[in-house]
Amino acid sequence: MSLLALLDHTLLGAASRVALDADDADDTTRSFTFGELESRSNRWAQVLHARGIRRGDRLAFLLPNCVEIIDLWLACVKLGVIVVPVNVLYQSREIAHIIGDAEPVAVVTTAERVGDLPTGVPAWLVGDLVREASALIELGGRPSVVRATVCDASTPLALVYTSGTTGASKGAVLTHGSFASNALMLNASWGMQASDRLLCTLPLFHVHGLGNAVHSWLVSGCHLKLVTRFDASRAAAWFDAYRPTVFFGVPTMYVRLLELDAATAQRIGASARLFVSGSAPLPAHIHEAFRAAYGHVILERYGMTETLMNVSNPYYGERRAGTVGLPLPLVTVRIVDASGEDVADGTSGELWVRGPNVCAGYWRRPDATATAFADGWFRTGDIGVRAADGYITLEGRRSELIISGGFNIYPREIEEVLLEQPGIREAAVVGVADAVRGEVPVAYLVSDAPIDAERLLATLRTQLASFKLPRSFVRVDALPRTALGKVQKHLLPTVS
Ligand code: MLC
Ligand code: AMP
Repeated sequence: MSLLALLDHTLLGAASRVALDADDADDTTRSFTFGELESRSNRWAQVLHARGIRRGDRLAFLLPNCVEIIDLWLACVKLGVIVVPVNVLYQSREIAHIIGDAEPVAVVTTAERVGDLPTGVPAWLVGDLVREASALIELGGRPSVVRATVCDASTPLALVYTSGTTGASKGAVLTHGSFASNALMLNASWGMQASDRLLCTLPLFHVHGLGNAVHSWLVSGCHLKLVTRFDASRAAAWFDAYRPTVFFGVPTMYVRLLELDAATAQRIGASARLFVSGSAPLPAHIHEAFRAAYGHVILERYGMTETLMNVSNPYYGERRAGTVGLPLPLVTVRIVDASGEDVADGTSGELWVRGPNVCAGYWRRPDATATAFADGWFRTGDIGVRAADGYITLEGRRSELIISGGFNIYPREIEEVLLEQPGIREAAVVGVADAVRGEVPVAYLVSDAPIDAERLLATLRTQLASFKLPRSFVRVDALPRTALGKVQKHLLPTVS
């Protein structure tokens, strides 16, 4: 399987078709045909090659959504380079971990973010790369550096960092085959076609935006509108001006869309054919409210950074609220008990998945990789149940992962930062329900002195992404522990 061969059908085969409207930070919109994206990425490949990047090297980006991420991505597909997306909300401490682990040749970023990078790693300013690429006179066709590289399904294409149980995130090694198979499955299952118009408000540093939106678009040859980030106050204007037929969002985006007035919702619904939700559970009442307001039954699907998409409600069949549907065409799902034996329908167990979409393991973490796989099956850590008619419902997670607005938070990482603060002796972070973001973190602290929440928050803000900041701090005399000393988070007092 060749991802590039798949993309060639649009980049070369539909070269004259308008492919993309990309918003810039200053709110101007630039349009590109597939042919222009093809030649831009060839120039980027030449520029990166001239700067010494070779097959198997890592190249990170720390950028808000912009067309240059597409240029960089396609250039890396052609060169066999491994892309390392970095969350733009991360602070230097979080960035340093990823850069230290992935050891990229450079980080492509903007001048404002250079100060957030660890010393020693070159920062390549996106503006410089754009200028160098523009200066190249394309010789026609693909440059020789591209032709020299043959990538197959097993060639690594991206290290996407995802929180580990240790608190430090691990790089899931996603291959050309992961992205190609994911796009083929989604497009076949969701009826993506060249006439579609896809609005992408998702960040491109996560697989929901990068794997699903970008590749559904490139493989189907449809039209994409890419905005710098989701902004509820601008959503109505985007929908009205662009009239997307397809929208992919996290549940928080649907909660926000439900704040729009009834006439706007009806208008948006009238020109759309499909709304997809994923990355976190979609509450049943949001599913129902959206159907009433927009006239569409949201299609919920389930995926992970390590696997891209696994399970989806059907496009043509019943989209059952509260379930994630049926395994996607190239994915096999088992639901197993603690000893790895299949459970009967109607019985809860851990979801194990297998398919060409699944990552090759964790970057330089053979132990974590060995733990994550069992006989070729990826152990998702998600608990679910299969109904007699095959529909799968997710019921929870084996780990303490908190998902807020579709962003993952590992309590351990916040606890570690809290324990570094003077006077804090013990810390336990848990997720509490939140109507907009799904869950938000709350910190329970055993401290020598009363907690100055504002000061503590200001300190944390310099070290952690904004979505990881505890919503509140609760001072307790002691953390409830088992006889063996393990914190029993379910026994902590509830906060509203
Ligand atoms: C959020 N913020 C951003 C941002 N997204 N800042 C810059 N770029 C972005 N892309 C910041 C805001 O500045 C603000 O920070 C805070 O987050 C909340 O923003 P908000 O405007 O109040 O947004 P809200 O309406 O709450 O919506 C949040 C959101 C965001 C939905 C836009 O949570 C989001 O983009 N989520 C998508 C996450 C995602 O793509 N997950 C996929 C993971 S892959 P401050 O400092 O002012 O508080 C995966 C696999 C799978 O899970 O199955 O898909
Ligand atoms: P990430 O590590 O960011 O890729 O997050 C993956 C996790 O998000 C999965 O393991 C699930 O726990 C969760 N997830 C993704 N999609 C859904 C969904 N539709 N419903 C519930 N949880 C989901």
